Amino acid sequence: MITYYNHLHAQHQGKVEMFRGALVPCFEVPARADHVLAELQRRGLGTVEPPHPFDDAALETIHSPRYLRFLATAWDQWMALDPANADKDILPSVWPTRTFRTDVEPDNFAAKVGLYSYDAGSPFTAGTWVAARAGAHCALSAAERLVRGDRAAFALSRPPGHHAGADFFGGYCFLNNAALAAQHLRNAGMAKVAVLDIDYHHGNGTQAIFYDRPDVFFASIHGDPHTEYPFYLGHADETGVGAGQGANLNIPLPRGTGFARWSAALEHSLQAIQRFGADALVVSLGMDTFEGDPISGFTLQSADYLAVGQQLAAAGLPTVLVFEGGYAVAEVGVNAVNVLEAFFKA
Ligand code: OKP
Ligand code: ZN
Repeated sequence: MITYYNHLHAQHQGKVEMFRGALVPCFEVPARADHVLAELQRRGLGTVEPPHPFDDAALETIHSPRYLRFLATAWDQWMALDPANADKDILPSVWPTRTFRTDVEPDNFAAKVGLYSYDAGSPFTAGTWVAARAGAHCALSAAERLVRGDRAAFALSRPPGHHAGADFFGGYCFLNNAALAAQHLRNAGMAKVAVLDIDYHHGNGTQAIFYDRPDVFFASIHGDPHTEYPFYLGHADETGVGAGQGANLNIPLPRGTGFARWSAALEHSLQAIQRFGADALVVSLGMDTFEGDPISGFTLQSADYLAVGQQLAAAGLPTVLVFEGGYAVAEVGVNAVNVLEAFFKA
């Protein structure tokens, strides 16, 4: 197995996120990816390479041109406001909710940040664009390996991607790596692709991107949005729209859910993907289902991730694995690599 490692990931290093009226240290830290890389190397699992280059047109297969222009220039716009901004993160504070217009891009920078985001938990820093773009290239590179006939490839990148929509960031995510991988497989001639999101949080960005599409099936197992982030999407009655009707499957589960019930949901999702007739699978591999995760509510144990890898492998599909969440930093390497190692020994 090849791992495409985002060698620029540490350039995205947020300082603070808004939480209960205070700015608290970010959970989504560079050490997360470092631990996964170290554990991969410790177990000698496959090879590790930096991503291949892609031009920005590759990102336009999923993201809108005006959003990409914003991401590429946001830091310069921020610095133009005040040189003292250099050591501050960009955090949105105003959003166009219902009844406001989103078709007119405002000139005011704070208003632009709000137009292209949906929460105050996702700091944009000096290196965010560079890091997120290289992360997207990891996902595209991994997808290209499948096109060339590999059984599987791993995109080890941060920031994560599954909350990012066609034209918004949020939930620590800026570019939707899993969606880019899925679209790359479609463009290379695979007729049907499935995205399976096993991060604790619903992949609202990925769902929204493919919601009206019959060619990309989206399945997600996640904390019930009645109580869990991202709150406003991820319910079981969201089954797709128009031509995409029936190609979206959400399995929300209550806080406290353990491996027995969770893995039954995984089996159910994989069966739905088989019935859909997917030619390839993209897994949004979030490790925040772990009992020790500081911001999540399921109770999976480290050893359970070996079984997860076996279950994923048993689907028998060419598979891109894309690293998403997982904030128990000390354990995230062992947990993620348990999935990968079991996948490859299956
Ligand atoms: C990103 B991914 C924590 C509040 C939650 C957003 C969580 C984003 C999770 N204080 N903030 O799905 O792992
Ligand atoms: Zn998550």
